[in-house]
Formats: sequence, C-alpha cells, structure tokens
Amino acid sequence: MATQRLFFALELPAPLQQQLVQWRADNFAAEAGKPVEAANLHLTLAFLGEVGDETSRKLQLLASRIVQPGFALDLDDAGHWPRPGVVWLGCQRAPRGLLQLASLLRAQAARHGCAQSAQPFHPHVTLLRHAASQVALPARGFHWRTDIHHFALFASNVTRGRTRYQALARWPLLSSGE
Ligand code: 2AM
Repeated sequence: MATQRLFFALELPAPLQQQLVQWRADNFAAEAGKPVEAANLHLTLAFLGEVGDETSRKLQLLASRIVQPGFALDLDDAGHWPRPGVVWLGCQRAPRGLLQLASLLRAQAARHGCAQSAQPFHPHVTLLRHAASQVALPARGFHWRTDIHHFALFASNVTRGRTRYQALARWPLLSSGE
C-alpha cells in the first residue's frame, strides 16, 4: 500500500518566513546548526507519520468539519532541545485556539491509528536541525507576530536528500465575529 509522510501544521506567511531567515542569520552562528529552508518553516499541530490513502481521506474529512476560531500567533520564545538537535521558536504563552486545534487534530489522528507522542505538545517552529550541543540563544524581547486564519495538511517529500513540504489541503478557521 502506498503511504505518505503526513502532518497537520500552520503555514507561516512567506514574508514572515523571509524575515525569520534574516533574523536567524543575524542571531545564530553559522556552526549552530543546519538552517531549515524558508519555505519549510511551519508549526506542526499533529504529526501523522506514514499514512495510507484511506486514513488520509478520513482525517481530511474530519479536518474539513472542524469549527475553531483563528488566533494571533506571537513567536516570542526560543529554545534548544539537545537530544533531537533542534533549535526552535515558540510562544511564552501559546494561544488557547492553537492548543485546542492541535488537541483536536491529535485526538482524531490517534483514533485513526496515528500514534501521538507521549510528550506534552510544545508548539514550535524548528529553525535549525543538527544543532551543536551548545547554542547561544537570542535574548527574549523579540516578537514575530502573525494572524492565523487556516491550517493545512502537508506531505513531507524527500528528493535527492532535500526535504520539501507540500500542502495537500487547507481549511479555514473562523474569523472574529463569525
Ligand atoms: P520537528 O520540527 O520538531 O522535527 C515534519 O517532519 C514535522 O513533523 C516537523 O515539524 C517535525 O517536528 C514533526 N515531527 C516529525 N517526527 C515527529 C514525531 N515522531 N512526533 C512529533 N512530531 C514529529
């Protein structure tokens, strides 16, 4: 059976992706780790793993029925996880709408056989992979803000050693007043 490596995520607008790449270059040493490409900067809501067509279709149908509010995302925190070798951006206080959406998608994924990590969900945008064991992080005080109006299902494709994330479908979140 053909499978695809899938995950639900928030897309970051292209101008924000470009700003983050510039900020990363200004704030991290070249040897700090391998930078994630601008177009691949995203925030995962629920990782599904290798999924067949039928499960993918069912989870997309459930996703299309989600009625949740949009929210303002403020990336104002940075951290380093030495074991996976990841440097990330996150939120000092994650918006409730983000946590609700991730929790729903993760529960639906788990019910359809996509095992979810036992670790608490920590929303983050991975900035660097293969991070050095010691990384100097930028001081807090930065704010990367964007309004989130939709979420998406992505496929992770690796061609000639290069990872590309392809949005397969997008669903809107409610705007305030809806
Ligand atoms: P990461 O950025 O912290 O590595 C595509 O691979 C996305 O799914 C990435 O955001 C990645 O998170 C996440 N991901 C990959 N494997 C995962 C796993 N086993 N559990 C949770 N998220 C995972």
